[in-house]
Amino acid sequence: MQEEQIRTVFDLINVPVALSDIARKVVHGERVTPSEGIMLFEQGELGFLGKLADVVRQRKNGDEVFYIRNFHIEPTNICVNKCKFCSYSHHFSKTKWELTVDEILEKVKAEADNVMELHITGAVHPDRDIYYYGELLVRIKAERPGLHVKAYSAVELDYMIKKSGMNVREGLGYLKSCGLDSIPGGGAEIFDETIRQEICGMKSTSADWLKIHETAHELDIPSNATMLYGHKENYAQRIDHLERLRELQDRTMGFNAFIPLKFRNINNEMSGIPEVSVTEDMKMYAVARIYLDNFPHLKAYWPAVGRKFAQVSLSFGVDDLDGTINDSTRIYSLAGAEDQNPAMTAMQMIALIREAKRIPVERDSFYQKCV
Ligand code: V47
Ligand code: SF4
Repeated sequence: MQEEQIRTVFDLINVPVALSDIARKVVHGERVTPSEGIMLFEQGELGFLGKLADVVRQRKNGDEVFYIRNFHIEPTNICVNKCKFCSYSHHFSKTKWELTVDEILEKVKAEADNVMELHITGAVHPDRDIYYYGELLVRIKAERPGLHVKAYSAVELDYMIKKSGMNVREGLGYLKSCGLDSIPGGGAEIFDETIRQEICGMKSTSADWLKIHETAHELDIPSNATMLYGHKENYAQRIDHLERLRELQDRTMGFNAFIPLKFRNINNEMSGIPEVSVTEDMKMYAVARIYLDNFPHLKAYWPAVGRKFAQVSLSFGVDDLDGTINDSTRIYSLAGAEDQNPAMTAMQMIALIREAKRIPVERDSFYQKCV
């Protein structure tokens, strides 16, 4: 069977020896080294990378593609930071908002009963503290006890926890006691310290991001991880990012999904940088799937890449299309994404997955199938 898989990968094209050695390793379930990861980016032809990523996807998730009924709430876009790629914060966006707890509660009440997950993330507001965010969780849980709340990126957490004088473990423990169920993957951007300094120097450091996720995992709070790619970083810096995530996951196994986030260039300080091609996007998905052998899921966040390319990504290692969203996020519509009102019904998600000849599976936040 394994030799058959190897032949399927090789039959496609004339693969250089170095790459066929990597392919053999991947098919046999062996780990790819950082230099091999860079080689995949530099020399791997798209069809070859897709086939190899498919081997890993098949092994982990078969033909199943997951989606969830979810919605987002973005409490504010007023931010202490000034990330150069950001089109969303009040520094660049023409709009400005800061929702009260009551206003957020109204949004929660307005959502349909069958929604499983609420994703809360936003800017780093100078005046909001951990008790505001704790109370928000308590009141959401009182209103909808069964709703899974995936909330606050590590950057928001870093700011509110430092402001409170608690340490990371105390801060996360407090929020968990208020109802925090898991943590989204935002704020990771690119871990390489030089590029991070250039594009978002005011933000929490890579070490802070990793420490918050590690501590969360120790407290049984699962999380996701992201990477912002397609701006100033090179392939070695992408692999360095994946390597730091893989190493942490080896120790904690607390990450559910990795989500590559393509840099979108409308209306921000980095608008002069052209967006990368779709070929580059699909290479990114494929190499991530191959490299992150200990991550159960690879997610394409369709409001960021567009639903058509999200569908194509299913042939490059992706097994998770996030969710229905219900037109509740502005991060990508403000940065130039095709979907200005991101919302898909479950029926539309199912149709999109079936058209790609995959099996749609509605999941909960822990990737358990909903029946
Ligand atoms: O950290 C901001 C990114 C992230 C731009 O965990 C941009 O399930 C591209 O993390 N171009 C926040 N990206 C969103 C996020 C997320 C999204 C969906 C699902 C999950 C999850 C997490 O958005 C930020 C930043 O990396 N971002 N501006 C931009 N112009
Ligand atoms: Fe603030 Fe987040 Fe935008 Fe950075 S990316 S400026 S932290 S809202």
